[in-house]
Amino acid sequence: MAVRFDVITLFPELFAPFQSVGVTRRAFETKAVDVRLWQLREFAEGVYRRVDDRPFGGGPGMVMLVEPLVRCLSAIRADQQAAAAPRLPVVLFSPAGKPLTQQRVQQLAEGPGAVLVCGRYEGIDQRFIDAHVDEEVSLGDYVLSGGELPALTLIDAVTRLQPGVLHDAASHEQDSFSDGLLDCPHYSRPEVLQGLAEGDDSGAPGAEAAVPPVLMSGHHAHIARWRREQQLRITAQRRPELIDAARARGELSKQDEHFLSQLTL
Ligand code: 4FM
Repeated sequence: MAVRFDVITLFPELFAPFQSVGVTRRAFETKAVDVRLWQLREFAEGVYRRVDDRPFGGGPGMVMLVEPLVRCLSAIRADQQAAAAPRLPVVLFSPAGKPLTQQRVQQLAEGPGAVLVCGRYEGIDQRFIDAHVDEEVSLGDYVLSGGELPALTLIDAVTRLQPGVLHDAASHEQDSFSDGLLDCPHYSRPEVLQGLAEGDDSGAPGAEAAVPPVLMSGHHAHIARWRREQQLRITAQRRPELIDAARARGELSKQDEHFLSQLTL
């Protein structure tokens, strides 16, 4: 069964590019991912269809009202039931959430999906969160103006893992994080790049930039070892905590440890 995302948002138009460009467009066309957008304002009442109000206790900004959110979620539950879909977990995007990881993305990619709540304004009435949100997820330690970009990020990360979405089934096995390490560098044609030295505007020919010779050797075991060592080097330099975590999981071989021990950082 395809992964289903029900997205609660005040700005469904922000999701249009997902359906019109790139690999996510193909996934949408082939129904590998089923994204349903729910305009929260349609579940607000009164002439003004208010979805926000001032915070009790005072202070700046507005709070998203609990009642439109509950009515919207009820409509989603009814729709899921009518489609014989399972009851999907409710995810809220917030800087207070647990950091999103490739591991969680892989779990979500196995289905059945989630209800994604995109907040706006200063916050959501806590009573909605307490009663209905199963999981708060953060994209990082910075503040956005709403949850739509995090929702698009999650949908994108899950979509590219669906069977048949990437051209090459193996191409996400070597992604950064898939084995807990950062990705190795990649090279393609031309084999020798005639360029200018960096920062040099003189027009004089600069150093040639060649492809690492091992990649031209045709020796698959040597290439695999070189790539592994590049992953280890880059990860040790940029994200040393990922090396410690891989070691704790028992995923570093003796050969890996020897390579790391002779690295001068
Ligand atoms: C969240 C705005 C809730 C309004 C936000 C409400 C964020 C992050 C983020 C902004 N989400 N990772 N960082 N959201 O900044 O996930 Cl009500």
